[in-house]
Amino acid sequence: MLTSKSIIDLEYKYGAHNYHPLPVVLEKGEGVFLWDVEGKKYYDFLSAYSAVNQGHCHPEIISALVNQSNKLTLTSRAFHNNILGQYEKFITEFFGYDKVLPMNTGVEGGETAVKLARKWGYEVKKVADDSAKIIFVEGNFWGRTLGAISSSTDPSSTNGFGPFMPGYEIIPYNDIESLKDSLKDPNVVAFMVEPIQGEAGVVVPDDDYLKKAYDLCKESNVLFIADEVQTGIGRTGKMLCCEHHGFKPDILILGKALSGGVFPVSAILAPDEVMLTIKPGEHGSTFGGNPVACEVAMAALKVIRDEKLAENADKMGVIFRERLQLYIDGSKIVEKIRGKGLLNAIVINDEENSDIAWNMCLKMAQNGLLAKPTHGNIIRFAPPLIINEEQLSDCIDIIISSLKDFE
Ligand code: IF1
Repeated sequence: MLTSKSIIDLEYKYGAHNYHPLPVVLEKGEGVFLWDVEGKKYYDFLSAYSAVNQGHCHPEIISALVNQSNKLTLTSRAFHNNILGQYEKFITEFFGYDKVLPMNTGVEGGETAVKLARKWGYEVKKVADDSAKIIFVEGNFWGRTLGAISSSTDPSSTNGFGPFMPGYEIIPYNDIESLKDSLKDPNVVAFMVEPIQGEAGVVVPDDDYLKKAYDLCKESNVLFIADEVQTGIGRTGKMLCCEHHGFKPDILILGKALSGGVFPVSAILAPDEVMLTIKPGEHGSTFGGNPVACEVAMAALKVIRDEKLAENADKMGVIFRERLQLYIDGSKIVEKIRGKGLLNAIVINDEENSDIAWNMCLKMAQNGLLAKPTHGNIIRFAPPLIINEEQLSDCIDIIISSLKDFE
């Protein structure tokens, strides 16, 4: 039997070194639980970066995957398939948009949104050719392609990968005045933003920021693009994080939990005025809209809706932050907790030692809970949205007892 160590050695020898995972080798997942190859059981408090909102291997999503996989997996879009139209109707009615463009990964969702915004800018807003500008915010993360990292302010995403995409402007996050100023440029066609910045460390903007930003965009005839790849699908206590702020983005990008972590599925939703600017043959992908992805995504969305997982995330999130806050009030090393629903993070006071967050995650792993730091001193906590109060309480005990070892 292969041990964790022998498997890690294989990866080191034969795989690219583009990650630095915790030294845990997982073999089985079910609901909120994961098991490593030695049979040790863990609570999953990362949910594959919010792709497993429905819990690992949800039976209804798995059966959708298996049933369709035994019939037809891929036709390409050279032909129609019998599932795509049903899916497109389902998801556009589910979120209230005219049309959907199906892709596979979250970053393809962002790339598609950028292309749509530019096309809309040239064909509808009548911006001069090749002069369209898109505004992004500092600290954003929407993937690893050159189009995505061109908007990044994180050196670990950009160093050594230039030159970068033109037509991008980057302004501070959560700063309405800087957005107002950048919108004076008539060539701006879109503003793309995460409602809560995930990778930056669960950075929650002021309550009125997003709605003010949306209103400013509408006043300037600029598309508001919401990257809800991580915040969407119930994660923040609403089906979409933008729902907390009372507006519907012009372009909505979904991914990750759109498939319950079972298959790469992303979706870009938009009104006809935007979506129909892309004509046949101008965009797509081999696997985009394949029948397996469509069946899996419909099952995954039905699970969130029917099991009321957004509501559970809201309720469990309040309990989680209240309990952790009581600990933080007496802690010397944990500065704060922040988040919404079940997307939360603690900020460690790492003046002495930036390894502390990493070592805390190693300690939590020893104690049966998996989480991972982001940006050195921040630990993200994002369990599957199916977690119940008893399991959550058990996890809070594990987290607090692990943190106490570092006080
Ligand atoms: C990795 C981070 C999270 C995303 C948002 C688009 C995408 C992501 C808001 C692109 C992807 C993933 C990428 C994954 C780890 C994870 C991550 F730490 F990298 F930044 F969640 F915070 N928009 N985030 O968070 O989606 O193309 O990956 O399907 O690169 O290791 P993707």
